[in-house]
Formats: sequence, C-alpha cells, structure tokens
Amino acid sequence: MTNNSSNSLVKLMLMLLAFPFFAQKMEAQQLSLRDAFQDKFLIGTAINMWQVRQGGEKMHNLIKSQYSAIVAENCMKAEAVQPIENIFNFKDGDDLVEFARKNNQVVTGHCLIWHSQTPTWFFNNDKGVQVDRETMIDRMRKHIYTVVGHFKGKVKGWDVVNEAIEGDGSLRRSNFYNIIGEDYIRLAFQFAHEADPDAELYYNDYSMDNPAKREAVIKLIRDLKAHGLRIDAIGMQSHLGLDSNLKQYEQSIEAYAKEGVKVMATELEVSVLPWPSDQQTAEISTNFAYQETLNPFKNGITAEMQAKQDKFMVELFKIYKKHSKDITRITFWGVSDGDSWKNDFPVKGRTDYPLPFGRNLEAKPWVKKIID
Ligand code: 9MR
Repeated sequence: MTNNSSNSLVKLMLMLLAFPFFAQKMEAQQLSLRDAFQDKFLIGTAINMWQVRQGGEKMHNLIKSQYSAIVAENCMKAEAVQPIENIFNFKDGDDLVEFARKNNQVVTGHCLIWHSQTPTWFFNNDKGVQVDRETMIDRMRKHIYTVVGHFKGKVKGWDVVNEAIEGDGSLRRSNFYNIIGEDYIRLAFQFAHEADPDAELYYNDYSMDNPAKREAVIKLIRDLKAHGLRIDAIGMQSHLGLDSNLKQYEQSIEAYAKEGVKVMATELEVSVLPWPSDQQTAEISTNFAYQETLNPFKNGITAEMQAKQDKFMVELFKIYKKHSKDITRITFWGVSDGDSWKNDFPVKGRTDYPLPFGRNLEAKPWVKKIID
C-alpha cells in the first residue's frame, strides 16, 4: 500500500469513528425550538427562582438554547414585589431579567392586577376593613407605576389584568371589581401605559376557547379601544388537556386577531391526566381529593398516551403556524414536567407530563416533530 492510500484509509476510519459524535451534535443543535420558530413568533418558558439560581448548567443551557422569551412564574406578582404596603422587593425580578438578558431573551411582565397572589393589605385598612374606591385606585396606581417603572425598558410587555372574566362571560367579582367597579380594568391599562409608554399591554386569561369568554374578551378589547387605551395582545393562557377543543381554540385566535390585536399562547401545557369533573378550568382555587385512578402514570407515561400527546401537539402547532402572522409568542408554563404546577393541580400529588421536556430534561418526541 502506498503512503497516500494508507493516509486516506486512516482519514476514512477517523471520519467513521467520529460520525456518531457529530451526528449527535448536529441533532442536538437542530433540536431547538428557538431557532425553528425564529421567523414566526417568540417561543418562551416560565421560570422560577430556583431555576434561575440553582437550576444548574444543563437546565440553563436548555433554557438558553430552546427559548427566545422568558416570563416569571411567580416573582413579579403583587405578593412578591409588594408584600407589605410601600415595601417593594425587586431582587428576584432583577435576577430573572439579568438571566434573560445574558441569554438574549425577551422578558414578559406577569402580572399586574390579579385576584390571586395579591396580598390582603391591598384591599383593607389597618383595622382589616375594606378600603374605599379612591384608596383602592391610589394603591393600584402606585403599585403599577412602581413595578412597571422599575422594569421600564427591560420588559417588553405586561399582563396588565389577569383572569378578570368568568366562564359565563361576566366580570369576576374580585376585590378589584367589588371595590372600584368595572372601570378598574380601564384604570389598570391607563396606569400601565402612563408608567411605560413603550411597553406592550396584554389581557391574559384561561379557558379562552370558551365562546362566552371569547365574546366577553372581544367586548373588553372594544371597550379599551373606545376609551383610547392601548391594548396590544390577548394572552390565551392555554392550560390544555388532550380533550381540549382545538376548533374553538382556533376560532378564538381568529376572533381576537380580527379585533386588530395580536394573539399569544402565554401559559401553554397539555396535561395527559384525567380531569376529575366535566368542567375544566385553571382557576387556582379548584381542588379535588387524590385517588389512585386519577394518577395513572405515576411510574411513567405509556407509549400510547405519549403518542396521543404527540398528535395533539402537532395539531396545535399546525394551528399556530397557520396563524403565525397574528401570533407574537408561544410560551410554555414551565421548563420540565417535574417543575410543572400541573403535578398538584387540580389534584395534589399526581405525576403529569405536560411540557416539552421531561423530568431528566429529555425532549418529548413531539418537540422534534414540531421542529421538523
Ligand atoms: O405556576 C404558578 C404556581 O407556581 C403558583 O403556585 C400559582 C399560584 O397562584 O400560580 C401559578 O401560575 C398561574 C399564573 O400566574 C396565572 N394563570 C394560572 C397559573 C397556574 O395557576
């Protein structure tokens, strides 16, 4: 054998040996939601402070490589940023914003006005008696001005009002509604815009496929616009299950877009567990007792159920792709199955598989499918 031909043989053997390594690397590089959807919409995840501070390299790499947008799962809510009147705490929010900045990710502020996770001082005086309308408006203004002002230029947009509409389309009788009246929604949007005229402003809610809620949201968009107020997009939380009605879900995307606002899926996950009643909701106070039959995959999801979820996700992303000119962001509510709130909602202590990445941060089969 000549020198030349033995050199070529060595080269060939080296290439063959290295192939699996490069193939794996290429696949890992290809498997990025962030890259796959960069021309269509932002793709995001909700993160908590444990993930920011202790998540570790593997989780951080995954968040960085897969997502172009971040939302705080809890640390920008009223009880976190203003636990006591006039005592503001931005440490967690600042760390989260810095984490996103380093990863070149867009941050959404979640959320300014919500009936849940708002401390009771907000609604009462120091004797525990409910405050009057003027005091409540002042508190709301101060909260929104301070929080939005603090994150000005760092947060692209805010979920200004969260979950203000009931399933029948009526306005939720929250403390904000009861004390101020229905114009609390307009006031919240007005204050948010005054605090940061460049920030996008969103209305965010669950069960947005429900036609009664859809109509009420449309009424709300029209009302805000009629009062000269800014509203950029509707956040469809999208806490879905395998039996969610994708036809009606798509109709809502179309209906909101028709009103001249953008649409976002803001808290997407798809549960594979049975819902214990006939009325699915993401209302946080919903709670059912644990039963073994409600927790069928505690030792692992079956191939059959995984295939069902794969099919559902492919259908869902076909809808997102079809409407991508109206959609600005798709955000999953959590990074991995192990961190999902769905393991405890609406039944405590179950094992759910609702997110793109499993408990060992492995991608679900459908992640590759939607990327392809
Ligand atoms: O995922 C959040 C969970 O960690 C909190 O315990 C819970 C408390 O209310 O809020 C969860 O996030 C909610 C979001 O802020 C608004 N829409 C419903 C989400 C799930 O409850």
